Amino acid sequence: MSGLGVTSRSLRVEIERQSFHAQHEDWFPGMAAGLSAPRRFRLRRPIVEQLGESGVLGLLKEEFTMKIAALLVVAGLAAAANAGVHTGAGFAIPDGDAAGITSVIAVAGDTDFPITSVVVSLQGFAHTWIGDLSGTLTSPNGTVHTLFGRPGRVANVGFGDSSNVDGIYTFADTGADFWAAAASVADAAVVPAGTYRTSSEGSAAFTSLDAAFAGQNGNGNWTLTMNDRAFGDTGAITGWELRIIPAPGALALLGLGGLVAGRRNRR
Ligand SMILES: [Ca+2]
Repeated sequence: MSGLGVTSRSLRVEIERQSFHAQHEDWFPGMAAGLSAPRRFRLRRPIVEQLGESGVLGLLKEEFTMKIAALLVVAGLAAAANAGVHTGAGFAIPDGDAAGITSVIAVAGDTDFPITSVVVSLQGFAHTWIGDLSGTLTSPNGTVHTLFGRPGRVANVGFGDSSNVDGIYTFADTGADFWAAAASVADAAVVPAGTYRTSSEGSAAFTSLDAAFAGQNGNGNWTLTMNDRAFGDTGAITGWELRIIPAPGALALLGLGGLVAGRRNRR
């Protein structure tokens, strides 16, 4: 419990930097991804009054991810631990059906800010021919971004990559090449679960998940759509997770600009 303390004016947590975003370097000077250190956040009263403690914690958790979640659970704040991470239902993917299937996450409350980054995780994602499948994310304002589009089907010709998927596959701008990962394993072997960049149908070229939704407001219905456009091989997901990360301007309202002063490194 020593790592977390919350009052109306400050919040002290031990944070672990999950990934390196150059635009956030001033928040974590000299702190590489994977390192952890205690930090004190000065909360500005209007934000606390508007969002409540759980909302503030949710906002911070969206930026600092798993280490914060662990601390919140340790502190017995299980409800707050779930704030800001949005989960959607799974589904079986209809075989050979271009219309596909959708799952909607209704986001409200603690994400009323401009977006700077979006991360999507497909949980329990299993299928025996990844080249059959496309997946898209649609934001509340109607922007559609392809997460992956029939990997291995170059220029939209052929059956695509014959690899399987089985596990948690996360799509983010900091990930690896999904098409290359699929190509690197044998026919019917499993593409390693992990974090991958997004790409459109017909090409392995990376696209930007963050750029697609940057500046939009997170509130509203987010839709995951998946379709399987070749008969024979089938699959499903057991659920999905949407992580929306606010623009630096939103976190600046929490006083993060001054968080470095007065910190103590107890390690
Ligand atoms: Ca199929």
